Amino acid sequence: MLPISLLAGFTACKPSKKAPEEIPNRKWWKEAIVYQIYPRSFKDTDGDGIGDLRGIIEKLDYIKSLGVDAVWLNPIYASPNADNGYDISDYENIMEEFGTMDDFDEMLQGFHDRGIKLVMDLVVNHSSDEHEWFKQSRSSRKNPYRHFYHWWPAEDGPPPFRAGFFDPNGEAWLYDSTTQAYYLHYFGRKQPDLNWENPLVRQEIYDMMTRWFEKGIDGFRMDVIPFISKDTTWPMITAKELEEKHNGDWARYYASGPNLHTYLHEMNQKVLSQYDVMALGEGAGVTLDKALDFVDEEREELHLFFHFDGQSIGYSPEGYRRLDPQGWKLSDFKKVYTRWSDVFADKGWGSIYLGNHDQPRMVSRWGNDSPEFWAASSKMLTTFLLSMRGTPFFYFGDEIGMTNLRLDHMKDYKDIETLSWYEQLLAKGKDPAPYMEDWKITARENGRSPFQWNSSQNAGFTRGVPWLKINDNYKYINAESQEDDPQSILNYFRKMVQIRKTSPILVYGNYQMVQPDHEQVYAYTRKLGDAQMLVVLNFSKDTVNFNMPTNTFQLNPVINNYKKINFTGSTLHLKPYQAAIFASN
Ligand code: ISL
Repeated sequence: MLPISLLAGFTACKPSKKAPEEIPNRKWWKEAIVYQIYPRSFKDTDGDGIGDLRGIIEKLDYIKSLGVDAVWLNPIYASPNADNGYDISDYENIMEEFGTMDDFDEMLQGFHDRGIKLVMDLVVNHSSDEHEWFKQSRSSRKNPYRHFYHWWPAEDGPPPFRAGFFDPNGEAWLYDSTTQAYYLHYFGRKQPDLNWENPLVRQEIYDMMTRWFEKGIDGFRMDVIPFISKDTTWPMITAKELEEKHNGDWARYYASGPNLHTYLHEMNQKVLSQYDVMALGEGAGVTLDKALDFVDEEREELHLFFHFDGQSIGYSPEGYRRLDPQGWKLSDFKKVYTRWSDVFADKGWGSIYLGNHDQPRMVSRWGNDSPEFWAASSKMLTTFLLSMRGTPFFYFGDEIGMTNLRLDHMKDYKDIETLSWYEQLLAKGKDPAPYMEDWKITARENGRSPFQWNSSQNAGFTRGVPWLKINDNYKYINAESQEDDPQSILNYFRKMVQIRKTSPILVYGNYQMVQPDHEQVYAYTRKLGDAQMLVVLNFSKDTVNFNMPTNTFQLNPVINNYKKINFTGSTLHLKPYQAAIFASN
């Protein structure tokens, strides 16, 4: 977070003009840099090939050395791991493979002792089918927990079609013979949707959240939270209506439930408003025009928001994470990130990310992971993430430039999404080969390979058999080899973190894109009071010229991912993937 003293000091470099003394509506979760840890792949200490909490405890000083303010931890609750923890069988116990509640308490204390906040994952659109609630609900139509989930009695005929994202038939209703009824699962068959229309469900969830906050956690990232409210009149949604009203996207329909914002406001009033915590919504299915409905402070719902418009750039409309053969255009990228910055310019607050456990590695997807451009483009993307407006979420491993796994064989894939899509394609009589070619770049496994600590066996991640293949490049891409190299991606990340933490302008400053039509350079200013910073990012492997907008800026950059910066007059000659930030005079 920004030390108060520096608010007046203003920026890491020589302050040019005074910033306003008072910045309104300051919040820790606006100023924090968040590091996302996928615990399954972070560090294994008991040799089962799966990361665990003691592994995180062992690496607390490494995490501290990054300079980040908070950690978002993917689910660590008891789970049969049908969807790697996004199928929770006990919200208040730790997954066996990850350790114990005592380990959790020690880890939480370890974070807090180092001034790092802990944000956990809240997965309450659905539970695991092995949760006690579902076991009860499934057992009898008269069970008190029956209406904790959505059931359709078979005698009422087939239920109206709903898409099941991780279902091998692509369907979200599954017949269960125990009570001759269908249950709803937007995701996997082992992930039945909770019935938020039932006030008893909501109260159980609010009580659970409260108990976690009383334990001292600092927030929740709320998994597919826009999906929680269902239209229980169960209308038939025709393909035409889905196309016309929801752009043919079931996620958009799922995010339009009738009571969604009633529930989010209730959650805020009953729980979130009682604590100084982060409430981050994963905005699956939410369009730009709906964003402020979630995070406008006056609505008292959530605080900030993940959008998906950036992640879908360059994908084919067919879905299945197929790539558009035309590739992606920087102009589209700039439009999307500008729109999602501008929407929160005056109200609410945004976030920014390029990688996470559902996405490919950012340097492979948005940079260039060839040996020639890997380091420069990693640093350029880091500069983007840490200089944009909105809370930055930085995915573990991106600080050392980890790259896509590029799996060649279906037997190496482990993820329910990839595996269910493979089944769906076969069921449709489609040849999966072209999809698998794209999945080498786009599948979720790409971002889930174990962290590469060093060049020893299994990259120092485990002494056992890793749960997922380790990238063969761990011999030369690993934290240890970068630790003492001042030019490394790791140390560039640390430097950029310090610049953001000491520059309120990069947190609160207004964002304005410059030269929007430039197809290789993404440039923008950040303004706070009289002071400005200019961020210039070459997203291409070409050397390109960029005309500095005016002589407002000091030509000696605040940070630069190359050793030198090359000007002719006010024309900047940007090297491939060069990134630089300039402060105003
Ligand atoms: O990223 C996605 C959209 O293209 C999907 O892979 C993802 O399923 C969707 O964003 C929702 O993600 C969240 O909920 C899922 C879980 O598998 C993801 O890991 C989680 O981030 C179901 O809980």
